[in-house]
Amino acid sequence: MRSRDYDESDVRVRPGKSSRPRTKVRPTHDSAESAMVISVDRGRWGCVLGGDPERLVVAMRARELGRTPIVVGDSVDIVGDLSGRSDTLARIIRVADRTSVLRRTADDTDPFERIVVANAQQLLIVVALADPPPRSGFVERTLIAAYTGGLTPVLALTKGDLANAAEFAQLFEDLGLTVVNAGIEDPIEPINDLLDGKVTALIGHSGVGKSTMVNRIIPDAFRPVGDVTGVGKGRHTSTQSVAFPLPSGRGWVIDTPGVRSFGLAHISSNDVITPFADLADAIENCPRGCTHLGPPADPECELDKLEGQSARRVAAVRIMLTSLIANETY
Ligand SMILES: Nc1nc2c(ncn2[C@@H]2O[C@H](COP(=O)(O)OP(=O)(O)O)[C@@H](O)[C@H]2O)c(=O)[nH]1
Ligand SMILES: [Mg+2]
Ligand SMILES: [Zn+2]
Repeated sequence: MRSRDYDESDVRVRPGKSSRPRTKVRPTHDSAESAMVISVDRGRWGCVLGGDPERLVVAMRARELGRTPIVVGDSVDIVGDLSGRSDTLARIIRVADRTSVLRRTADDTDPFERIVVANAQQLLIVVALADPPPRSGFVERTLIAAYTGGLTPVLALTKGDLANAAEFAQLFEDLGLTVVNAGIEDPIEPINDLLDGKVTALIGHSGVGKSTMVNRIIPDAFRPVGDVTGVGKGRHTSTQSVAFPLPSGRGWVIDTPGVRSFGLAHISSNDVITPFADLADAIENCPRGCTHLGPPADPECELDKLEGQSARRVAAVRIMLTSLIANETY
């Protein structure tokens, strides 16, 4: 879907002045260039023209966009001074339709949803096998956010030198997830291969080794390691996502802020099942109001008629559903 060409007169409405003849030549936006948003800071958006990391401009949001959210990963059109010189400020005049959204609510009772990252193809969920111990509930909830937002989830396991990966990885195998070992003693090449040519969002609890991993992938990123200054107080913790270009120039990694909660108030049980084609077909025939958890809650759930790999997927998806319904935050 492509929005029609923009003109300021389309959106700026000045009550009471509408009858005034428009004689002035208004600026056109023929010179607009497309860019990708790579950072957000207090009403200023860092944008790279044509997705080229070397062509960075800082932009504000054009007044006519009102409070339209503009997030890291967004594809935008910008006008004005595009030289990128310091002290210049361009304007974002249009935000393209998003191909994916990683969104969350502050917690399950807060219906206000925030988009954390736009247009990422994959979500790399970073989990430590020990110190801190893995919490599968967090993984399940981020998986739900990925599947329902149109991102392909990948599980990256760190600290394999401290604990065995097999048991934890098994939990997620039946979903068909790609699982990669990503600790300091693991080779970095398999991760680089996964990232090549893609925009990948990264998420993980504080202390799991996310910054350590980013610094191995992108030495220029200089992510602070072992940074606990903000824990508890919220001070000094980054609250926004930020995108880093891969050294190859083919793709981006978007580091997301440390999440203390990953609310999913905007997600329903059916939303979780729909991404899995075999399961989505089956629930068409479920009784009204079926929560798809199976007996005893749902003795007639159609998911219980599936066999083989589909049945194993049902079990795995039901773990996600249980997490969703438990209304917990992690
Ligand atoms: N043993 C071990 N320690 C790790 C590994 N990866 C990171 N760490 C350590 O874990 C701590 C937290 O790492 P950091 O990258 O800051 O985690 P972040 O909060 O997720 O960004 C640091 O002391 C790292 O040196 C790993 O694979 N094994
Ligand atoms: Mg960090
Ligand atoms: Zn059902």
